[in-house]
Amino acid sequence: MLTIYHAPLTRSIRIIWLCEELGIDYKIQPVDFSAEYRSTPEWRRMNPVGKVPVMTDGNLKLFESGAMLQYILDRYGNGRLQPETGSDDHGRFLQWCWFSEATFARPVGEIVNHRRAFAKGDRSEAVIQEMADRVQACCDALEEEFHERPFIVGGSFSAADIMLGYTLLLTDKVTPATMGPLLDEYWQRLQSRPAYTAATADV
Ligand SMILES: N[C@@H](CCC(=O)N[C@@H](CS)C(=O)NCC(=O)O)C(=O)O
Repeated sequence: MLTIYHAPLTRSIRIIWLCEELGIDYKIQPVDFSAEYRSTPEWRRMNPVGKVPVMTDGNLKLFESGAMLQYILDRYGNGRLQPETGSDDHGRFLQWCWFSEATFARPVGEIVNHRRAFAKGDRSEAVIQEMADRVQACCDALEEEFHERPFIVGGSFSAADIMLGYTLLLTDKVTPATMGPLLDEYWQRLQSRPAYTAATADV
């Protein structure tokens, strides 16, 4: 049984959402998201940099959400929610999964981290603005993608939409980025999925 170490509004949502879409059993283990707990030796043994999420499956322990998602697809997905490996669409699928975390979620997360690490008077608005500009550039780039297709890869929903959907959720909560009309419609489309609702019940 998969165990997902989860805290509200964190990237564990991606893994719960994926399991819900695939109808895979999982167990949720709530994690105390306080900085104090995340820096304890107990949690550092689970995640060496003190972040959330973590997922276990038997003896396997993973601490990167994109790796968890790909592992579940490859091990339990039976070809669902990702294009055939080695196809052009699989290349696009990988690109959008990585974009969602490495390029898009990074500046959103840095805004969160900056606000968490510094008291109001000590924050650098210039740093926050620079990150917000990067977030906006991602939203603008995404707007261009939805002229001819309803999901980020091809005509149907895939796990790349889960990677991206979480980053849009975080963006919505954290920064005043402007989503264009097509990106906004896409975002509404993702939020109307029952699996999304189940995965975000505690947000
Ligand atoms: N690339 C990692 C990022 C993990 C991450 O940044 N998690 C956030 C919560 S969603 C966190 O633990 N932040 C606390 C911190 O960075 O101090 C992943 O996708 O799992």
